[in-house]
Amino acid sequence: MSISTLHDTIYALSTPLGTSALATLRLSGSDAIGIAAKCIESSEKLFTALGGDSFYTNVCDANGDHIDDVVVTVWRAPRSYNGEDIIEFHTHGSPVIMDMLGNQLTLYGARLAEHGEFSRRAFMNGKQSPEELERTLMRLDASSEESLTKIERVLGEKFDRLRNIYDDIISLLAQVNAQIDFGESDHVEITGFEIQVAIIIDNLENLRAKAVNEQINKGYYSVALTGVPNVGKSSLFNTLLRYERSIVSEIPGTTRDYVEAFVMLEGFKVKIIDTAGLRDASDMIETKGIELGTNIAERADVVLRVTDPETRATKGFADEIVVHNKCDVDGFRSGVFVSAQTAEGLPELSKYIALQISLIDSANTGYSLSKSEARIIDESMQLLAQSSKSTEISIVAEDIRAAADQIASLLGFNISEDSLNYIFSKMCIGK
Ligand SMILES: Nc1nc2c(ncn2[C@@H]2O[C@H](COP(=O)(O)OP(=O)(O)OP(=O)(O)O)[C@@H](O)[C@H]2O)c(=O)[nH]1
Ligand SMILES: [Mg+2]
Repeated sequence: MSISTLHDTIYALSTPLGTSALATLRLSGSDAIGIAAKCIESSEKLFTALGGDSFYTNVCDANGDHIDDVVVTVWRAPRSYNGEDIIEFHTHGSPVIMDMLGNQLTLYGARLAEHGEFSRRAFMNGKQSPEELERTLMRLDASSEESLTKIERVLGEKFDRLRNIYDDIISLLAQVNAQIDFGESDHVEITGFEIQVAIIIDNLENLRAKAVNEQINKGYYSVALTGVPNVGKSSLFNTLLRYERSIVSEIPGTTRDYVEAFVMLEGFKVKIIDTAGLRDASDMIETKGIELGTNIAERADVVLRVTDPETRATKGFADEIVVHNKCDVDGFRSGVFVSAQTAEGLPELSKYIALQISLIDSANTGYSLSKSEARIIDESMQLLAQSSKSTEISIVAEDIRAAADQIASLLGFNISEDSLNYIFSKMCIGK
């Protein structure tokens, strides 16, 4: 994203695309009011509205034909989410209306926002720091009620450490500058200089080491259903979802592709995946489906190996949970038993899955570092290590200042285009 595009007027849907009672589309930029005025009937109200004012009007197309009756909310720069003029269109939640409104806005000079562009502008206009941005990202990504409440602690862990490290580097820099201003030697003569540098490097290393893999923070947990054909994987999948999503039949090999659906399970956002029954298939398509399902199951956070009365002896791999289905048929009552048909044992199964997820979730207490953040930390460590090897005080000062600048960029004082692009590309279009 180039700097020049920052002056475009942009729009994006703020609510999920689909059919719903209401939807909100946001238009943001220096020409937001002018463009919106061309699309609505009561355009004069736009020009007199104060920040936060809303009014009822109609959106029309270029021929003056009615698209939808809407409520428009006006936010005026600089007192808006991102510091720009923002117009919110609260419409009826129809993808067709959204499409037509989007076309109108494009016609009059706006363009669809890129990922995270609203927040990027908030950042550029001094409305949000990297910490606030990350807080927004984490809220959007939260995979459980628990992870939502952990956000402040996790952010504090990262940014408090960074602030402390920054303070230490600045204190070191102040000592070096004092020697340059008042000292007599060109060589470093600061008490405990090397130890101070070593402590900062140590803290940076620690910050790096405690970061968790970003994959863990993907926003949900995946649960895969696996097992031989006909044990009732698809039936269990449908029962967990509480609607009929996957085809069920008494013919072995019914599921050929994998089927995914999201569900909230005991407070966790979970993606459940139904897979093709495992067998030596002669059919090429079924073989491919089994291969896909196996790969998915290998990457899932929790794997449920389903059995039925004929396959009760199935053990499953070490990290799999064996779920004995069709307990209504043989009265099996040991370990984790369910009946997808009568829903017996379903609450217990849900709790059991949630327990496994909470173990993963509680291990995921840390913050994550983006690649560019990790690179910046590495560079700061190198600069500091270099500074403690130099003897010339002016070179030492330069290295320490450069390291301070690097850490400052992580705190939002002077951030590079690269890291911005990385942060914002991770956000959804409407944010
Ligand atoms: N009695 C009883 N029948 C069940 C239960 N769960 C599934 N079935 C039946 O078992 C048969 C197979 O069910 P599916 O859900 O299609 O099995 P699957 O494991 O997905 O099979 P594939 O897709 O072929 O791998 C169907 O006739 C279901 O009605 C259960 O809990 N009790
Ligand atoms: Mg199936």
